[in-house]
Amino acid sequence: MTSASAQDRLAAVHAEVVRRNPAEPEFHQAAREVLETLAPVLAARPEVAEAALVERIVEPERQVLFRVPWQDDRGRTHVNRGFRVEFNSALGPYKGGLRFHPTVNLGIVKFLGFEQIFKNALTGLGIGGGKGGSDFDPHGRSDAEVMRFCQSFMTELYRHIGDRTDVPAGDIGVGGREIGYLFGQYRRITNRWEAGVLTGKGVGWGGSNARTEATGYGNVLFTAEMLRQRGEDLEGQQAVVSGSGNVAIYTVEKLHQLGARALTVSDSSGYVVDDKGIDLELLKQIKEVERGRVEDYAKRRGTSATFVPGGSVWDVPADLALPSATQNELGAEAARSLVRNGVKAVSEGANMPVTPDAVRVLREAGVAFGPGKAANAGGVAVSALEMRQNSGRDVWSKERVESELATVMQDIHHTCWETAERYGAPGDYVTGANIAGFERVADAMLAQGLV
Ligand code: NDP
Ligand code: 2IT
Repeated sequence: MTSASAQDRLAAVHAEVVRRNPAEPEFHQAAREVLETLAPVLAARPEVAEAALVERIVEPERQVLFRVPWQDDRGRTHVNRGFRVEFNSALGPYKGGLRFHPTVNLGIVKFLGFEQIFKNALTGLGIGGGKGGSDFDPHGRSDAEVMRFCQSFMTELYRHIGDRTDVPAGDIGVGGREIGYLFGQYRRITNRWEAGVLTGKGVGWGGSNARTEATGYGNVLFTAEMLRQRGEDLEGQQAVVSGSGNVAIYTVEKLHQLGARALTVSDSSGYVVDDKGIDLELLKQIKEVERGRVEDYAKRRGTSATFVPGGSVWDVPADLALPSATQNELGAEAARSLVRNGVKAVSEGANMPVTPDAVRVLREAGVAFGPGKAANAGGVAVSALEMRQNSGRDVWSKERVESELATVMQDIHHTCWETAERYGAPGDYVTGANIAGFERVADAMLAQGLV
């Protein structure tokens, strides 16, 4: 197939994705971003086109939608919607997080599940791709309300998951507390101690050391690899970080461990800039213990910190930018502002936080750009290590898990770099990640026939 006809075919696949999945712009965006890099693979490998692998990979294997009724503390009834999209199981059980956020809908879950296929393939571990969640908003809810919601959610979800079938974990709005409640209900309904059915469990009852830290740590390690490729390191670099949840907190922690300085964190109400660098203990106290807001951080930190309501955290001058909140949070205008201020590298802790226009601005300015499916794969990689520990009834030390995480992130960086070079796009981590992830899944699908 010529390169031009490969591009036509991929454009037709994308048009079909849009037709079949109306009103799902985030899924269309995620699919386009992958499809527009695959032409060289189709051109070089006729069997990929003959087996319709691209046409098959954009269609989820199974999609589950369900009602989640629950009662709040005042006895009022609420009805939310639950989702689990089981996208691709060629490499292993479906694997991916659950997101609880009012903006969750089928298109959001599909975009996340689609990204997850390639991300999980890049880890080199045996995990397929899936994602789920609900439009439930945990903000301001009591522990008892969150527990009742999780129990109702699992009362339907349990029949679709299992340690060899589909293994959910956390994402936005789902952390250790929620995984605990979900696991408890699964255990009660099934009467099985099936540790590997969920990851992100407490370290005392089947969880892995360093899973909590893994996504943020992994993104900083990936950033360090990108800098090394340019003859630099993290020492003394200043970073802007968005978000103030799981990924952001452990991004700040690893930046500080490696001699860099995180200047900012944010939430949906605004951002904090702290000239002395973010005080990690205060941040953890406010976000992990008190479930408070970044504005509280600024109030308690003293004169070095300022809270900026609304506003764009990307206007703060820095060497590095690590978006770690949500999709499409860094657009073209923000990218131009980062470039004006001399940013060297942008690496996605969140899933799809940088818009396609912004990626173009960064690329044209020669900024190193780490796409989420490579840069934030450390979380799901340690989830796969948690599954491995569970199946062996084993517990690994934090040192061992961290050392394996470092190896995985170096390997992913190397794979992306080498693949981009091989396919004529040197230095382009987006192309490298998409093609390397796609080829691993495609080879497994080819070997397993038309299923
Ligand atoms: P958390 O729920 O722990 O934190 C989310 C943070 O992002 C909060 O500070 C939240 O602020 C902010 N945020 C969420 N939605 C929005 C929004 N629409 N606008 C502005 N701010 C927002 O989630 P995580 O840290 O786990 O996840 C962050 C990102 O990282 C997501 O994109 C997720 O998909 C991705 N990711 C997570 C992994 C994990 O292991 N947890 C692994 C790989 C990727 P507020 O409280 O105000 O809503
Ligand atoms: O986006 C992600 O990779 C996650 N939310 C983590 C998934 C997992 O199964 O650990």
